[in-house]
Amino acid sequence: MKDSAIYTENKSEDAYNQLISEDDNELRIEEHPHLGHPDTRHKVVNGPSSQTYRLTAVILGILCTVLMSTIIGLCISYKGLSEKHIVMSQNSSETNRNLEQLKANYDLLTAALVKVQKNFQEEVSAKDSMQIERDRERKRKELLQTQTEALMNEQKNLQADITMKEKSCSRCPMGWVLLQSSCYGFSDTDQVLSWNLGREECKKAGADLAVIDSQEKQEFIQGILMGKRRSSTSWHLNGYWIGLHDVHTEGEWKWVDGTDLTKGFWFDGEPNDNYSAEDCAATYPKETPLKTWNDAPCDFPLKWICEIKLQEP
Ligand code: 2F8
Ligand code: CA
Repeated sequence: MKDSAIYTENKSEDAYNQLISEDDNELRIEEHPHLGHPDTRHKVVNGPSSQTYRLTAVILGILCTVLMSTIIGLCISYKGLSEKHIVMSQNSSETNRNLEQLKANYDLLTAALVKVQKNFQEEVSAKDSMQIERDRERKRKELLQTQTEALMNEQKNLQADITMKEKSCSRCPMGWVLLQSSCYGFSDTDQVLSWNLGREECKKAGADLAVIDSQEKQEFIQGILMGKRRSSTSWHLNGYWIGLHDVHTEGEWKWVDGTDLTKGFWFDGEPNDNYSAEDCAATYPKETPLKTWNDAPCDFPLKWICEIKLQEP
């Protein structure tokens, strides 16, 4: 009742109150006429607005609390993150150190690998050199073996020659060699003649060109020729006429004693009657003792072999 009377007394104050309480959420100030000084006549009235303030204050308090909690939480999180960051930084430093170490190790290993590769290459080169040297030695050994065999053959031939000469001393002319019942004479090393002139020379010595009609004779004569061989001259200049020809009929080879050829000791591909001009046979010093004959032009200058057939005692 009292409050409402005051309200009606002064409408202008209403308006004033209206001004300062434009909504329900603001303070409402009322003037009390009996309360002394006009400045002290205003009093704060608790109404619905006060509650709102309190609510607001509570909410603000809560908000402040939430805000504080959030800030504290954020601080804690930040601290945690900072620690994590520090740990991660430390880890990163550790990782960097490890990486540096790994790089250093990698460089060391690369250097070691390069060294190993270099050593390997050197080993391979050394092995190759040894291989080359070994091949060279092998070839040298083979050459020495070949030379030794050749020397042994020569020695054998010389020995055979000496034996023949000793045996034939009493039955053959000087310098001739005996085989079975024949003496064989070889022309001087430097003298060469046609087939006919060579035969003439044999006849002058009571002989004829040699008839080589057995493997034994062939091998015997071949052994002697190998002892006389001159390797520097071309093979076809180093031949010896023998008593065989096909002068009368091409391809019909006859010995000077009138017998037909039954077994020849021709080179491969011979006789070939080269240029249709080769009708006389010669034998040559060759490594293949059963393939030493060739047909050549009868007027070609060659050495010759004579034969004296001894009378059987
Ligand atoms: O190639 C075989 C051939 O060699 C020489 O002629 C290039 C011989 N000639 C002489 O001995 C004169 C051929 O008789 C022989 O067939
Ligand atoms: Ca020929």
